[in-house]
Amino acid sequence: MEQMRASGFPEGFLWGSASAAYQIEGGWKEGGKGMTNWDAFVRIPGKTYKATTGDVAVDHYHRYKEDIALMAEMGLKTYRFSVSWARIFPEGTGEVNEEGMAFYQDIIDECLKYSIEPMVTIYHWDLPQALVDEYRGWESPRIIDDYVQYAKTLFSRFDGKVKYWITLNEQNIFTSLGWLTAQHPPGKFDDQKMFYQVNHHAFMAHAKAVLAYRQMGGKGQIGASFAYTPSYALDCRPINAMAKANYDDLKNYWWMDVYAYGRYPVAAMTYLKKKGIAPDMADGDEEILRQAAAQITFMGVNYYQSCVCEYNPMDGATPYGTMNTTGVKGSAQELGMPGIYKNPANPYLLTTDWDWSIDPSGLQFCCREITSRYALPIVISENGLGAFDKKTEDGQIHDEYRICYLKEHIKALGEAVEEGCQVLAYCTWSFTDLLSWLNGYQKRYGFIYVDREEEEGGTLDRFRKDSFYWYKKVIETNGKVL
Ligand code: BGP
Repeated sequence: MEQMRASGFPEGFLWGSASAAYQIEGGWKEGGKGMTNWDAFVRIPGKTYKATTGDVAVDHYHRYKEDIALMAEMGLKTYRFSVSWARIFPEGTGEVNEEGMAFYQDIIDECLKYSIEPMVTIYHWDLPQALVDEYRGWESPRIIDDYVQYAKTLFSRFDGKVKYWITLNEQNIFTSLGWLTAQHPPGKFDDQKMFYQVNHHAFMAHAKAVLAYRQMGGKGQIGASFAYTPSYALDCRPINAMAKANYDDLKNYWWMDVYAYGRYPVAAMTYLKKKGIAPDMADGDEEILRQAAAQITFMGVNYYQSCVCEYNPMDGATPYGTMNTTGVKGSAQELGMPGIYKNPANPYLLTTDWDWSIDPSGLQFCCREITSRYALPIVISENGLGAFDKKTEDGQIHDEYRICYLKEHIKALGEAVEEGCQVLAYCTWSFTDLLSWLNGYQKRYGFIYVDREEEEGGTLDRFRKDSFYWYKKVIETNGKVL
């Protein structure tokens, strides 16, 4: 049922939706694109749900005009998408592949034609395989200059047209899954020393790109998108309050403090040094991180769920439990760091079929924390519900559960705005259905249903879900009708 309410959302608020190149484009061997780490990884047996790949994905590579026309019909104010590095530099460096560049220039022009603000993610996890072969990608500091060169190419080619830049998507996730749990490329397991080293390289790449953008005269908005899972202590036992403090230092502030202040949290760094797994830094790195921190203009937040923190004994939960990638409720295991914290289920919250807790207040909590701790504006760069959707015989999709999820999250975001948080944009994940990295195509997020299953062969036709019409109205009324 429609609800009319006062909305604190400011004029010009950017109602948006987000995607990532590997998850939507397909065309994996087209237009001169080079191979990526994900093109290789999905071919390793057992790595993705039912061996799904992004080879075809939802064919946005050929249907972007149709997709952007649908965004325009909905009234979207911003579209967040990522550029595939290997379309621009098939080998990671060298000559620009003009065909790849033209593809993104067309996307940007198409957005601007409809007054949709393009928001560009420079890196959303697909790395040119050539750089992995040459020096093991993020494991080498050589990636820093190559990333900066790639970013500078985008800054200069999209100059004047793109005003919102996201340097890295969820550095915390691609590094954790890549070097701790082996679920993302390069598939390393429990390599803690390298995990922190890779993160330091990623921070330096981000920081140098931010500084380069400003040196080139860039006046737009720039920041990184962080997968923020805010935490609540299980109860008021001091040992659980400390578990929360430790969790925040190691799992949240470790990234956000570097983006916003240019320094690592002290207690976490001290702990890593004692364990001998702190990253090696070059002279001058800390100064560069600090300078870049002064130049970012927002904190990007991808928010899906909150967590609970409880003290974890030495023989307790590890970070390596099974993840639910099938949509069979209850198949995820409790995670934690022995001797520090664990994340038990929150008995007060419902969960999705993939065992992600549903907590609209958590979004408000994120905004409040960022506002108090960093005094930065916020871009909600992802938020959404992965669910099983059913298309009826007459091509309708009644996804009232998605409407309900988004409605409650937008209400909570509105509260944060009314409390004084400066929120610039809200991007749902996602506009069309797309590939979920580890969960295949059955975990759907879009406003637009795409006719395909895990195996190739669907028509790839697009259908508007009920949530499409609902979000259209939210945008039209600037969040007053939810
Ligand atoms: C974020 C990623 C997105 C997207 C989303 C949903 O971590 O930035 O790329 O995939 O999560 O996650 P999933 O596909 O695992 O359900």
